[in-house]
Amino acid sequence: MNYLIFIETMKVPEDGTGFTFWLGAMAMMAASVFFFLSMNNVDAKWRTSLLVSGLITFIAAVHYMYMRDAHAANLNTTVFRYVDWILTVPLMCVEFYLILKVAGATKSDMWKLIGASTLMLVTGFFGESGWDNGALSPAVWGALSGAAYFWIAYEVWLGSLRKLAEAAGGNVLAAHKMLCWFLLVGWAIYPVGYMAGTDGWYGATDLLFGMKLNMEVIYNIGDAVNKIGFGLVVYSLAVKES
Ligand SMILES: *C/C=C(C)/C=C/C=C(C)/C=C/C1=C(C)CCCC1(C)C
Repeated sequence: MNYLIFIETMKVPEDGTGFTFWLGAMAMMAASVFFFLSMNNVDAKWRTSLLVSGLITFIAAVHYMYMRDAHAANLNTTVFRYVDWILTVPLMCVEFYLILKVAGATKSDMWKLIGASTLMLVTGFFGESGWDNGALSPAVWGALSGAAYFWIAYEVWLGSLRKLAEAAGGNVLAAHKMLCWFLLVGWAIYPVGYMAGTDGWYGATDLLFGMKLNMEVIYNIGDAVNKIGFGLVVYSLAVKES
């Protein structure tokens, strides 16, 4: 059965979306091997960062295989998608903390980011899955989720974490700047996907891009940028500092 679904997913011309799941699973697996093996080539203080990068892409690889099969069988991928995120996004917050720890970021900074990102994902899940039985519209859930997202971006870019990075200067400040761009541009890919996939937003996405966007493909692009792309940035920082 799984094998048939796999073959089904390979019908590239008919199912471009399915192909991005297949490609995503492979890319996440390859990235995990790369991050895990690279742990030997950096100073001890960077090993945890690479370990966390590898865990993020590994968890995603497993979920991509499930989503690939679910998509091929015409089943909903939302639960897999959000279980993946609820595990990997807090790990990304741990990653942010590890990078800024040298500048004096504390565990409480980390827990604040984890709390806000959990709120962002739980509200997004209700808007996308309809598990609230339509109590609130996807637009309202999306706005609540967006508020949590903006708080995170503010806190890192302009709030207390910026002050720490500025005081530290040098490579830490450069790493902080890059982290800000991932949060502001990389993470912003997801609300665009959400607007493309939930009722009440089509007008907005048409207006922005003049075409009908595909939620799954946008999410898959977002994951590649933020899980693999950010992991590679952490890798190059670790190599530079070792
Ligand atoms: C590896 C997975 C990552 C980095 C996932 C990040 C997800 C988001 C930043 C999602 C954000 C959303 C909004 C800001 C509003 C609409 C609902 C969401 C959950 C798609």
